[in-house]
Amino acid sequence: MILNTELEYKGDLFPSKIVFYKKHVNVLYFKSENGVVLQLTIERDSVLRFRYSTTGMFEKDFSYGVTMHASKGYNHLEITEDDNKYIITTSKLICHISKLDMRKSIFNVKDNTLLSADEIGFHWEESYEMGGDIVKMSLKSQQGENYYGLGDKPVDNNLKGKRFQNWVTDSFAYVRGTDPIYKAIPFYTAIHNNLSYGVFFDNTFRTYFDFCHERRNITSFWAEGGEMNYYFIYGPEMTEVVSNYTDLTGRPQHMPPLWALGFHQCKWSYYPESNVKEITSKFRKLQIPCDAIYLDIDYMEGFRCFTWNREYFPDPKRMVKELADDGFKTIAIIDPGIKIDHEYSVFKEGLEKDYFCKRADGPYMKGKVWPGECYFPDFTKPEVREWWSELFKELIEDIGIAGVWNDMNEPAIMDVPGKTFPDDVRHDYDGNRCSHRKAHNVYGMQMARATYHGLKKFSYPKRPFVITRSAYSGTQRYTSTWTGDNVATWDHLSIANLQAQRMSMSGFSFAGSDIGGFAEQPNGELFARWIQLGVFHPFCRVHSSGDHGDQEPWVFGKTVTDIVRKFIEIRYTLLPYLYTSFWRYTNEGIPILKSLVLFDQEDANTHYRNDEFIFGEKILVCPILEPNSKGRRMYLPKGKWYNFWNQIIVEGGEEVWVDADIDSLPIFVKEGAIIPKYPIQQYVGEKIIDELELDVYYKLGKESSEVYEDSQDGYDYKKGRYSLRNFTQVGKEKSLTIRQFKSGKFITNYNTFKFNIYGLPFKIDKIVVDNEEIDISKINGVITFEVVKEFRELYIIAK
Ligand code: MIG
Repeated sequence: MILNTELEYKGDLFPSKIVFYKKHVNVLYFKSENGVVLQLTIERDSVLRFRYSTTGMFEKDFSYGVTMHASKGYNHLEITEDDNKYIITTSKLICHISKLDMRKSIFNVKDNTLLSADEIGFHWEESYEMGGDIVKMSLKSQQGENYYGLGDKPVDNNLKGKRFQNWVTDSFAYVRGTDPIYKAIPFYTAIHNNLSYGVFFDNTFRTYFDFCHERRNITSFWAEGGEMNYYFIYGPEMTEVVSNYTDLTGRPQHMPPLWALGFHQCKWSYYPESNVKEITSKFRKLQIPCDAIYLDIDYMEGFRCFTWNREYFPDPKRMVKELADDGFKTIAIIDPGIKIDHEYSVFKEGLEKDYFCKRADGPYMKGKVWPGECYFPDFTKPEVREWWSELFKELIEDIGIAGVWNDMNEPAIMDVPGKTFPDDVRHDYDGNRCSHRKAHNVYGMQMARATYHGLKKFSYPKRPFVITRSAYSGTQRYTSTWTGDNVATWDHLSIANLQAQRMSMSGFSFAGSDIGGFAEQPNGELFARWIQLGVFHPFCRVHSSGDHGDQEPWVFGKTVTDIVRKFIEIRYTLLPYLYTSFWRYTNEGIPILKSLVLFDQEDANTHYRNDEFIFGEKILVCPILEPNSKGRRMYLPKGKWYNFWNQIIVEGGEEVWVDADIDSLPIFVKEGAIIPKYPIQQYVGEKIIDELELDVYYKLGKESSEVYEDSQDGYDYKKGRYSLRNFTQVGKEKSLTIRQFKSGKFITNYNTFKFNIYGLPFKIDKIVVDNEEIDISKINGVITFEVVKEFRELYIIAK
């Protein structure tokens, strides 16, 4: 019973008039008469940070989300004031702060367009239950404003009209609209008037976002504790907003090993060893490319992490080696729960060193998971993370496991109402002691981080590979992710498409779904359609719970097997293209998947599109989401597009019907694109690449494309040993010129390019490569010819 009614009746509180202002380099402080302090930091010309304190005291400035490598600095900063307001001007933004009530509005410097304005702005409620404040922010929604982002929410791309919360949750068999699920990414982007900005609310408590749901013209966000602490991130392009957000929260610390972009096969569970081998040999026998095989929890001894069930896997090192010889990387699951077992070394050590989480009054946090009753390492403590990372030594260095899969790290607890720790569990939070209310959303992230550091150490000189289920903003620095326990239904195929796009526009591109569905079993048609989508997701893995039948590519009959093979082969031929997109993502933060709104925000038709997306830079994909389809209607963004299957040119800017029977899928290539291709391999590294194919799609006008390559693993590329080719094609009515500019010190194995030229509107008279004519007598029909890889300029001239 709450007796403190005085506090209860206080309701919402607001800053009053500003009575004090002070500037310290790029940090401004505004204090209100009733003691509220707004700390405004000019992080960059396009990034402003707003932080509010209701007590005059700020918490220690600490964030798991923001990386220490975030760019800082600005070109211009000017602060003026008039009777009513303070005016802060950078080279990109103008921010007004009202002297009367601390409300703010932000304008674009270029043309003074209002980007964002406080409605009530900052306000708060004292939390009579927990202490501290419930901190709130409300903004006016601008005319025609739309909203996107927020991580893994299983809903349509456009978030307008909806309300969400962030509290990472184990959500077996979630459905469209289930909220929250596995991830907490409190970052959204908004667009109006062809201008895009983002909001990153860096608060790890349970947070809420309301996009014109409660009130038609108001967007608000709030948290159950902590500070109102958010970043306003300007574009004006949505791509720039996302890229600025990953500049702040980080990008993958390095490229993934190329094999990790191959196809992965998983199931709960493959065991014993003979079953694993049966699966891997079948891939080779049927010639379906595959790079990775997974071991789910049953490989362990009684689900004890870092142990092996010797009955199922008598000699893991030998098995892993044999799999590796056959081109398979072995990936093993590791959960956070450590079995209470005084004979078990990991448990004993954790106990001795005091590494497990405790309840408020001192007892250990005890919870039931797969191993039975467990204790849980406090991954928010640096020393614990260090210990955890060391535990991987044997698994990685000795046994040869190539990647680790972190599951149940929300943390998920069985048979309790909240499905996780109670609120009173204590965490170190890197020296900022707190309860689970604050640490919950980052627990999984810190586990994945510790895992990543272990793998990085023990995989050296190879690159580590980690996959996590739970994540907070910034987790993309350490690991890839999947969308959790989905279901084998057609609606889930559509949800997978939305989630992969949304993760990409939320700064976390390395994501994919359990292809085919985790729970229940797909029929062959659904499986085929899911593979067709899945091969265009940055992370591509079939996974299923296994108790509903098999889910390998060959279990649905020959027709489906052939379709699956064909699409996985397409992925493998496109590996250099995907790898190049990955390189752009890790370097510039450009999302690998681009929802149409992100690809062309100026075209308002894209603001409500869900199905179509751009894979990488130039390939448009639209999954088939219904049974018995012979094709579908889809929107083609403006510009000209080549049908991938027959090279027929279609003009975009409208909805069109596209044929796509069960063995096909609507795929289009942007005109002007140059798409690099490798030969089909059964696994990365199977073949020495002795020629790079370049598919050139003629365009009247100019377009450039990049091809990034390196040694596909290891860190040499960081020392300049990479190969980056920039191709510019200039198409005219009677000629086509392709120029190459190459940088980086990596020397590729191949010596020649094989050009395939599509859509040339004229008959060829001659082809000149660096001033020398090449023999074209053999060219007829498809225009295909070889050119040395060092060429600078290629010139095709009309008759
Ligand atoms: O309670 O390890 O999402 O991918 O196969 C289920 C068994 C635990 C949930 C994961 C799923 C995994 C399964 N895990």
